Amino acid sequence: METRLAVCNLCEATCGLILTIEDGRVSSVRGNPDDPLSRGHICPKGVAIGDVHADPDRLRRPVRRIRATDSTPERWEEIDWDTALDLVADGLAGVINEHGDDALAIYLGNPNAHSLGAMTHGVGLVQTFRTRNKFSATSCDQLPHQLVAMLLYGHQLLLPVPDIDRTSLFLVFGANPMASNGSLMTVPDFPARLRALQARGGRMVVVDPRRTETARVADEHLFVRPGTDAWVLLALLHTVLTEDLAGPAAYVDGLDRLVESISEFTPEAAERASGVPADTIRRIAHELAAADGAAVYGRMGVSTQEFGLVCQWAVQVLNLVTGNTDRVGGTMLTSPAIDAVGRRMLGPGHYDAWRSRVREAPEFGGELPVAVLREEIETPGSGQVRALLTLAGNPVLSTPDGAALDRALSDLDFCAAIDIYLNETTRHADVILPPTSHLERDHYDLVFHLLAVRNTARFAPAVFERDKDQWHDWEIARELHRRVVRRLRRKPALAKRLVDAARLRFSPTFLVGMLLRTGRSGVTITELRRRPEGVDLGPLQPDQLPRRLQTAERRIDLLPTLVLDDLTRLRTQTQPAGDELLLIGRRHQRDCNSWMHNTERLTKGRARHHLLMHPSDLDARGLVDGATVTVTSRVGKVEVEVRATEDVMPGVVSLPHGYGHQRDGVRLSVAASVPGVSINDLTDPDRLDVSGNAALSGVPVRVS
Ligand SMILES: Nc1nc2c(c(=O)[nH]1)N[C@H]1C(S)=C(S)[C@@H](COP(=O)(O)OP(=O)(O)OC[C@H]3O[C@@H](n4cnc5c(=O)[nH]c(N)nc54)[C@H](O)[C@@H]3O)O[C@H]1N2
Ligand SMILES: Nc1nc2c(c(=O)[nH]1)N[C@H]1C(S)=C(S)[C@@H](COP(=O)(O)OP(=O)(O)OC[C@H]3O[C@@H](n4cnc5c(=O)[nH]c(N)nc54)[C@H](O)[C@@H]3O)O[C@H]1N2
Ligand code: SF4
Ligand SMILES: [Mo]
Repeated sequence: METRLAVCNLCEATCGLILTIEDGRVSSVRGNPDDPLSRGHICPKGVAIGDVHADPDRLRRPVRRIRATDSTPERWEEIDWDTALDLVADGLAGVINEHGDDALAIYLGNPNAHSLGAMTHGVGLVQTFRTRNKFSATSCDQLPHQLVAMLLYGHQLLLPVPDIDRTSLFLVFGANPMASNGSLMTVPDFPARLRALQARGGRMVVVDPRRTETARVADEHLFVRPGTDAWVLLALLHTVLTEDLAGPAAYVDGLDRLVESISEFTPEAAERASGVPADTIRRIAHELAAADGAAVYGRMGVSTQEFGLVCQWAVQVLNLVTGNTDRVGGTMLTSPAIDAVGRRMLGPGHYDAWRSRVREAPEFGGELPVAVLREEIETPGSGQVRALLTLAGNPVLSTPDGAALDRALSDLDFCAAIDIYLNETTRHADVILPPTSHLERDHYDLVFHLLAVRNTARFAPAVFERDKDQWHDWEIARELHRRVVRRLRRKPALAKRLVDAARLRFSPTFLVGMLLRTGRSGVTITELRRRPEGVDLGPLQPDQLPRRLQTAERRIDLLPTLVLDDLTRLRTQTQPAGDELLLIGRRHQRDCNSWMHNTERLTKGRARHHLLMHPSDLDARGLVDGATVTVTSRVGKVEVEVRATEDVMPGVVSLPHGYGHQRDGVRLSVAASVPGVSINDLTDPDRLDVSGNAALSGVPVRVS
């Protein structure tokens, strides 16, 4: 028996773990109390991290799909790495050579952000391809945040983080950190931090169409009609600006234009649109301006909706004009030991540099909205997508109208995946290349230290030796790069090839050491190896602006044209018609997007896939609790059991995402026995925010 430290990579909280290892298996998992950020926190998913490693369904060798014939069904066959990598390189380069760069589409899923090797090498591989058809989970998630950060602060990831440990008013729109453990706010141990906030006399106010786990522990919860938060946020801003409560910093421009532009967005107008009482909005505006440090925070619920950009912009502007940005107890920039943003290892972002071929949707940061992927596969013509490479993603379950994407994927000439499971998407692959599991590789978090509520640094060496004949994700990316480039008829320019090869040459761990050494924190990899629980670099620091702005002349323009134009669209927003209900999503503490349904530890107990519906809406349709109902949207239809609850507001229904593992009766893994349907068989790829983000929330549906 031995004890090893690890880091959980299953959500953004990045908890430090203590693993007990017996006979080469994880026999127990605890939170590490010595971790300066997570301080012993752990959730049920963290406890299940060993299950993923031990799961017999997890792929450990490359597999090839043998297509069905008249006499034999489709099957999968293990193949060796050399053959597998050649097949993938042949497939990808073949399509590019024959049909051009854009014929290859690439999709990057969420776990890439949680893997060091994917960040250092996977991204490099993707950049090798000149296709315009690059996609990721970003456009089903935080794209409005990134666009707003670029417009206001000059870099897509220059995002101030709520100073939850010192704030006295935490105003939350569309986030459920009690279940999600925080997002774009790395906040392990949210429950204890909230208790501390309340114990020092602070308050949390939650605005959400559902009385969530977070709303239940809030000091105040306000129901809001889905998709109408922009009205509430603008009315807060309206009150602050017209009642002389504003106190923005000297580096902020455009306050007068802002006042003019939002004159119609009064608290009364907001009440009509959203259902949130006007006097409540006024009161909260006063509280925000008066608080000794207040932080407005908006996440998925106000990002994945039709006015995601306006909402995320208004969240930032509220913090700015009330003087809460860059202040203790407000929102502040982190000071990570490896500052990928300050050092421009990640580009600042660009918007609408080109558009998608069919719908002419704008790119952001080199990616198109994933909502257009299906039409790019199905619409003939020059530039049509004929091959797909997915890296750690499952767009069939995670992107709008997944059922239609599912059908489109079977028409591709070639498909490959880098993934550890056969899932609803990777089952379309000709070859799947599975990297080592998280516990078999070194980890330093390049992403989530950038977004954490406290500055820390931590390096976690691999817990297990990998099996012989297993490859790390970064080795797969490096070798695939080499083999594809060799086969391309039109090769990248020599200079680019040399830069790419140099960048892919070193191991991620070597790169981390180098980045630490050349950074300003004074932390070295040697020190991190000596202190595997992590090093505390202290609380977030105020007074970093305007120095760290990356805008021209280090000033903030409060009213970017893109936002101003979208206010016009907001003014024409309509209410749902007749018997329509608005569908929203939900996350459960024991779910992890579309995967981890293989571990019984997380799926046992009461089923949680139901459609939640208000009793008055059930009554109005003559339906009863527990019945199987049909939910219909513009694009699709599902049948699912309904559960009556007053936790959703009347007119709203809720389904979790990441369910619906039974496809055409194909058994992919144990997860197929988990009941439930995919909410994304109902979400509509035509509903987009201006940023290009999918409006997964507030989808009009009928229930019968
Ligand atoms: N309706 C609706 N849709 C949503 C959401 C919602 O709230 N509502 N949420 C959206 C959000 S926020 C996100 S982030 C997306 C997620 O969307 P995706 O990223 O497309 O889906 P995931 O379910 O995260 O799938 C991750 C895949 O990565 C694989 N994987 C896990 N670990 C590794 C690894 O270390 N390496 C590799 N190569 N593969 C690995 C898993 O097997 C799984 O197949 O879904 C979005 N879709
Ligand atoms: N347990 C668990 N944790 C996770 C994940 C997981 O799948 N499971 N996924 C991880 C990922 S990839 C992400 S991005 C984060 C997301 O982290 P969060 O954003 O905190 O999580 P969600 O549960 O999606 O919260 C969205 C909230 O918005 C509400 N909402 C929906 N529509 C509206 C609306 O129109 N207005 C308002 N105001 N609210 C609305 C929903 O009811 C919900 O409570 O969670 C991460 N953590
Ligand atoms: S909160 Fe997130 S990081 Fe922490 S143990 Fe749970 S899944 Fe892992
Ligand atoms: Mo996400």
